Amino acid sequence: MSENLKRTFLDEVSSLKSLADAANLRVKYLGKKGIITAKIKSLSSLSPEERRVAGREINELKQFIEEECERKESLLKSAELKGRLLAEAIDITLPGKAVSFGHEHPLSRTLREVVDIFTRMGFDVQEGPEVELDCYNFEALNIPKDHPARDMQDTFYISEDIVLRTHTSPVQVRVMEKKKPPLRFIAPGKVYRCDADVTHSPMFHQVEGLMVDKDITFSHLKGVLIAFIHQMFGPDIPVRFRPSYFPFTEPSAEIDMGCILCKSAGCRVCKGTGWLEILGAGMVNPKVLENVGYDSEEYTGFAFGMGIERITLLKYSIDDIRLLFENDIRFLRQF
Ligand code: FA5
Repeated sequence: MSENLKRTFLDEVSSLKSLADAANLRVKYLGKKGIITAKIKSLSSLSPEERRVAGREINELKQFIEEECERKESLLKSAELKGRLLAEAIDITLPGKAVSFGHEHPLSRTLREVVDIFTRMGFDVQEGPEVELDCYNFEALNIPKDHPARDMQDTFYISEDIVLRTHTSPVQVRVMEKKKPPLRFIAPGKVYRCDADVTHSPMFHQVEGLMVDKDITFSHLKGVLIAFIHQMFGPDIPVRFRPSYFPFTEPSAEIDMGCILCKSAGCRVCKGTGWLEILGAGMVNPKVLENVGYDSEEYTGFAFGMGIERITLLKYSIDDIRLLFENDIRFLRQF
């Protein structure tokens, strides 16, 4: 009888496929309600003589089953380990994952280049508040109450007397109030206008420039701005000064440079003219100098203001200002 049992057990052991099956088989034979356990319990119904013979037999079988179970389990364990090691193998010859580096935003790069060029020409850098008093943004710059630039459609009003600055020109007034000439500085920063299309954004960046001293003339203004454009866009770019109007400069000019896309031949971007407007400038209006307590007979100065977005669009031939603010990584990776 125990030979039959042994054979059945050996058949079952040899067909085991996993450690879980092995555990089940162990329970089936050696568990509390297992075949061997039941046999041991049934020994008590035998006579002492029979019990001695059957007892030895069943104990030998039990030991055999235990040893076989252990042997099979350790075989299955090493087979499973081997399988896992093969499946989870790491190919150390594969190249590592590349670390991607960020870089400067194109607007920050333009701003840095503009600041670098002017600081090399001896200009220092000043700052002013973005939430500005009406009197600095307009009044002190000779922009009267009924000037169209003060229209609700152009200016974000915080209250009747407080605005989001519409240009960096109020920094001219704030610095002149605190310092006596000679002055030579630029003022970069954010400005705000109620304006949005492919070339206009409600928030954009300007760089203001101001130089005040005795005997400053329009020639100084021309020299500084031509030097700037040549360093920024290349030494062969033609530059022209076109008469214009700003309430805080007199005379005023708008400065154009030859279209860099068509080399002044005329294209869609320059609307066939061969010229692109790049900044506004002029001689500081004597009224502005008097407003800050400077003697306009003794001192003269020039000022200029440029849009950083406009320069960036021109420099990289971008046709929509909104691309600069959308933070689309596919766009930014091109720089
Ligand atoms: C001014 O803001 C004057 N303060 C500039 C100035 C300073 C003139 C000192 C004389 C002396 P204007 O409104 O033209 O000027 O704006 C200057 C530049 O800002 C424009 O040439 C343009 O490049 C840019 N700009 C104006 N509006 C927007 C806008 N909504 N989005 C992006 N750029 C703009």
